[in-house]
Amino acid sequence: MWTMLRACVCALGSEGVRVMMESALTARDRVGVQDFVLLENHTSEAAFIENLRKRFKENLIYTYIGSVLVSVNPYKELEIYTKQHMERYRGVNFYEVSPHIYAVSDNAYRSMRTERRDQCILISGESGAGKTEASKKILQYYAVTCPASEQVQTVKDRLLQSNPVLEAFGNAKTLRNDNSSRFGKYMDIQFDFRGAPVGGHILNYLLEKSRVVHQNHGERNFHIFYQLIEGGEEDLLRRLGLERNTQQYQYLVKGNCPKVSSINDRNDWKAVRKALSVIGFNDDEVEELLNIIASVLHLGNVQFGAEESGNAYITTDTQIKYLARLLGVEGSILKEALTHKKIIAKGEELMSPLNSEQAASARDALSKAVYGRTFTWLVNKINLSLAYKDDLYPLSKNASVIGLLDIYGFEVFQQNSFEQFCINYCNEKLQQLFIELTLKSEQEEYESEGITWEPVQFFNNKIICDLVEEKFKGIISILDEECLRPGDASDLTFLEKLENTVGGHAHFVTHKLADGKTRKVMGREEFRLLHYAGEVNYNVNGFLDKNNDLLFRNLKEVRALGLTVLFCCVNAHHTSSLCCSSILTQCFDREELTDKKRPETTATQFKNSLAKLMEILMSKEPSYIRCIKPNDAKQAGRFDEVLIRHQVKYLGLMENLRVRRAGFAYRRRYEVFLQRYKSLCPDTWPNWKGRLADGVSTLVKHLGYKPEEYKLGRSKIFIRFPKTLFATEDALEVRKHSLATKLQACWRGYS
Ligand code: AD9
Ligand code: MG
Repeated sequence: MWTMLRACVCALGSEGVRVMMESALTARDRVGVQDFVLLENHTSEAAFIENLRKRFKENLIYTYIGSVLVSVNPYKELEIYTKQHMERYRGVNFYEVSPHIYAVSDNAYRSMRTERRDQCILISGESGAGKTEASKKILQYYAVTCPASEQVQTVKDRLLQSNPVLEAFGNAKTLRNDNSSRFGKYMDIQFDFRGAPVGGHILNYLLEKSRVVHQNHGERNFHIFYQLIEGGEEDLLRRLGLERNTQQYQYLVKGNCPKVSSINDRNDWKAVRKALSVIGFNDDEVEELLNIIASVLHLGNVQFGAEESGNAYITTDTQIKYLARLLGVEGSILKEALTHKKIIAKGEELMSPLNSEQAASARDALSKAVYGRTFTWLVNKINLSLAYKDDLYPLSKNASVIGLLDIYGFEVFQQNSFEQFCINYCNEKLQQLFIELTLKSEQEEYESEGITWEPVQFFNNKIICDLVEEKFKGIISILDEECLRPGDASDLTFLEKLENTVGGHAHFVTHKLADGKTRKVMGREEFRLLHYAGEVNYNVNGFLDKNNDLLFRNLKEVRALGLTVLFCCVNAHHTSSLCCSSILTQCFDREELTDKKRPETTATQFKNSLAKLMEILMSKEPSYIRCIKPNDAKQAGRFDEVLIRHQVKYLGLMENLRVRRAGFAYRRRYEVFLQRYKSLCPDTWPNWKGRLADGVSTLVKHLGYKPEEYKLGRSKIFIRFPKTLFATEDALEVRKHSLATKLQACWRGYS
């Protein structure tokens, strides 16, 4: 009897146990429903948010919309990520336990194993909503629960340790998040035929390089700079020519935020050093990497004065001395490179002087390029370390993959620029993928179950994706065209061209009205896109420059500078034992720089990498995690309804729920349904001996289901309305309650 009771309790999970203590109805009132599809009023946003609120107050941060997991950042450590929790979710059916990120992780893992289908878990949400934490929890789950051997353990360690390294170089303190990822990340975890993680691969997207040279008030540069200065050993700092004072460095003072209470740079430094060695960086490589980080800081401190002629000269020789040593570059060449641009006149190369403003922007462009390229190098290096290496079991034969996508969510600020344009375009693409895959899988499920397909009406955002990415006519094409055009091309001429080309598009708006008048609420430098999730105004200021990405577009001065550094490096490499940065030599590929072909613009590169990402994701079975940030103050327990409503909208959750509810609110495999409710019918209790479908049919008839309330497919029951299921759940609670009471009486009698 006790075993039976324990089985009941296990099946219910912790949330369920609590529910058992009260009547089912009161519990639902207090903790809400654990799947939004079970909301009585599923079209009401207010009911949706109220359900989130109830659960959040009870520390129930996870809720489903069908198989989509909605997660609200608790901003406090909850005791729900222990090894015992992992065990509780391991191999257990998704719906038999309370909603959890481990349930999603386990479900993806089991689908991968049993159906031999690659999986991906897409995590989205705005900055600070908990995406990166979610991806780390998933990785930890696999690291703990998947089979291990010595070799596998090394891979697990490397997978886990890639996080602190990438976070050190790619994350920063922003106003929204003390540990904000400033790049998008897609990580494949590769599993062998035993289900053990044996390799991995990371793709990175659009690092926010501008942060290297500028930070807004209250924000910081990338963590690694502070970690190195705060935590670096004395002799290391001496070698790098650095002082232990972040405020000495121009690139670290812009945000006036040297310390962050939630961050311990010194400890993080130790963790990063350890992680680098676990991943397999040798001492020389680490030293070189740090040389580059220090070089960027020194570059930031290079100052320019103006000669009478207006030409720039360098006023800070010490920095040049350090830079020359760290990069293995001759000081005089570096000085010339920083104050001149290379031009080609009548087929001849000439060095033409820059004024001090131009020299400063060339310096900053070089710093951004050096940092950005080094970050990509770092990712490639981690990939080499994660690559599957066992010749005994060639991976290609039996490998399966789970991909984790931790990428920026929709962004709408007071001022939106090129970065928000790229990020929101990325979200349009992901939404399109979501629609295609969700509807496709709904349709496939109905078909495979032999149930008539009921078409779902939805807004297809392909029209917006096309507006942005179409060849020749799309916004990116028009932007590229302006970037190429010599002469008077500017951000405003780009806007004008947009008006002329896509002005009539249903999702595009500017201040110009069709009748020639102006729309007063919009600035003259703005265009508005009507995204699937809402309207966003973009200010075109800086679009051309950012798309050009100075170093690699034809803004010659910086390009020439890159070449000079490269050639200096190459020369030094050949002529002396003082090895210059081989990392930089790899980053600034000589052929690329001397290539006459027009390099791709930032937007086009991003568009192409997104297209590849969509291909990758399309080939996998997706799971979704939608993260919500409960307040802007990063405080535990605070549920800011306005902020949350905004996110529910931008994450498209109501649309998500509508699609999911369009046909049947609830569906379960026969064996799962029967196992859960068989005690409610004398014919199916304690065990049903016949065909599962017949058992379910007998059970629901006994429960009084009306024919229009459900359908029986090949392997699943489909229930149309939540109230039908609630009635069954309530009956189950009553039965368990009476069972528990009887057991207690029995126990009292026994003792
Ligand atoms: V950004 O787009 O990279 O700026 P994320 O990645 O969405 O953002 P992140 O995962 O970094 O947000 O979470 C922000 C902070 O919220 C973390 O540093 C934690 O302090 C906090 N957080 C997030 N998720 C959890 C959680 N499940 N439990 C406890 C959490 N704290
Ligand atoms: Mg993040």
